Amino acid sequence: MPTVLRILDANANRAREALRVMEEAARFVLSDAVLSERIKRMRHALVEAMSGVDNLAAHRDTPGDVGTTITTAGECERHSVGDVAAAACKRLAEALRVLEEYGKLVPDGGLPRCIEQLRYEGYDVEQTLMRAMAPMRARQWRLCVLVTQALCPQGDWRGVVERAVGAGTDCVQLREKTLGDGELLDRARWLVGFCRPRGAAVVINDRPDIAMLADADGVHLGQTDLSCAHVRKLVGGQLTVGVSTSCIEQARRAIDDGADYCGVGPMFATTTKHKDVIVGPAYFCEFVAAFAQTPHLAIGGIGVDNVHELVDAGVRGIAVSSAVCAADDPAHAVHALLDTMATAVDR
Ligand code: TZP
Ligand code: MG
Repeated sequence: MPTVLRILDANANRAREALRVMEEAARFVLSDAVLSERIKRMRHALVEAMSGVDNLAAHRDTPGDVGTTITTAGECERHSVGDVAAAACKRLAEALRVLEEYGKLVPDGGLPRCIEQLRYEGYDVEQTLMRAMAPMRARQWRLCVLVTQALCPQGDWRGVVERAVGAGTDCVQLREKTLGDGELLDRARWLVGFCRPRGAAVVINDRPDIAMLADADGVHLGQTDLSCAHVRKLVGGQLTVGVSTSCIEQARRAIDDGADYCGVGPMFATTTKHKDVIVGPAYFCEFVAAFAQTPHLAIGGIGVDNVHELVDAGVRGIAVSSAVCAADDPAHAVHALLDTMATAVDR
């Protein structure tokens, strides 16, 4: 029994701490009184539930805990307050599951039922918190390269990715409309294996299923793909979700539906994708005035010759396809785009 009590004590602390981290996010980051009170009540309910187990803290043995010195790289990696809150939600769910399972070994038997209720409430709070914090979770990428084999010289898409990422691309989007699913998944997995250790994110165009199976960072949706609200139902908070938008109404819907970032365009005429209307930098200005907190990627016909116009309009991230994929030297193209963006910002 002492071993079980030790597990219960450790996980009661873990769950309480996770709730505290979530509460601070609701209170100080979101200024959401209703949500912070709800989390506070959960914290108190947890303490109450654990008070039924006799003398729990007496079984604590931190110096004798072999786990205190084991850390993983993932534990140290947080990019934003949203990431911190997301990790706390996951920790809460795990700790509550442990309390529920090991709680079954404690005589009296009331504990698992109480904890189960808290665990369900935790899932709901996680969803509310993650929706509200979506804009704070996504990274503002600087350069996303959309990779399509047909645009790459000799079809060498791997070579393009290697050079583009080596030159500082921080996001690669796999955009293939005609590949079979097996091949698409293989490519997505190759990209994740190559890009992640080099600090570049991988986003899959159109396909949340492939993104999940490949453990990619995100999925990108067009206006005729599954809606962002539906994709959120499928993937929860596990993927960054981006949506292409060409007007403020589309952007508002995407953000209300839980999009983490918006594609904003087309900025200029492009041969990569047929577009009837070029919304141009004017739409970007509207977008940023309305949604300054939401990460963006300006897209459509962007190259070294016109990127300065976008930076002047306040663009912080761009997505390009042919400018890099079809370049004789993709690394040079990436350097030129990033340098122009940096120089334009300094002006
Ligand atoms: N959405 C709007 S324009 C576009 C997409 C996917 C294509 C961008 O390609 P390029 O070659 O950078 O203009
Ligand atoms: Mg699409």
